[in-house]
Amino acid sequence: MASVYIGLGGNLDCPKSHISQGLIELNHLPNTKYIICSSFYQSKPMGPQDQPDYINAVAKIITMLTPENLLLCLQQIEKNHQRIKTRHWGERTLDLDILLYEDIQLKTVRLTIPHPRMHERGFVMYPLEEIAPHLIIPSMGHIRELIPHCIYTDITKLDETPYPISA
Ligand code: PH2
Ligand code: MG
Ligand code: MG
Repeated sequence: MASVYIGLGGNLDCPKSHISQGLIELNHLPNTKYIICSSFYQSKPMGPQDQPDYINAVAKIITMLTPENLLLCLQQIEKNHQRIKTRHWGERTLDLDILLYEDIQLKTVRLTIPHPRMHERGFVMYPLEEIAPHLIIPSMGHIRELIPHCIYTDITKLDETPYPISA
């Protein structure tokens, strides 16, 4: 089984419920088990400013899916949430990004792991640190040392946590 960290985000149509539902769908993927999710975090949009604030979280799963097959599954979950492509860095109901897959480094036309811009995004790094405070990110370094260099840091940790999934 591979440990994988997934970034979840959204800013349309009650994003907290899209993220919570997304976690349930992750847990239902073949040969995959949901382990833990961070709190919700609210942040100003990166990109066009005339869109609602985002809600983000990071989840850990374990899976036997390959990175490519996991990507296809995540894209199907996004489709289930009526995600419509609007504009670059534009509004969306649910975005699911593979951040890390074990300690592999991979670059294909469709997929780069680790996610190449994760280290600059406070809305990824703060929730990731919450659930993996000792993480070392391949080619980037220790999470604690990366966080002070984040750019998108206008972010608030919310009191609510995503709906817990029972085994
Ligand atoms: N995702 C985007 C574009 N902008 N801004 C925040 N704060 N959080 C996101 O997840 C986000 C974004 C496209 O994936
Ligand atoms: Mg994204
Ligand atoms: Mg994405």
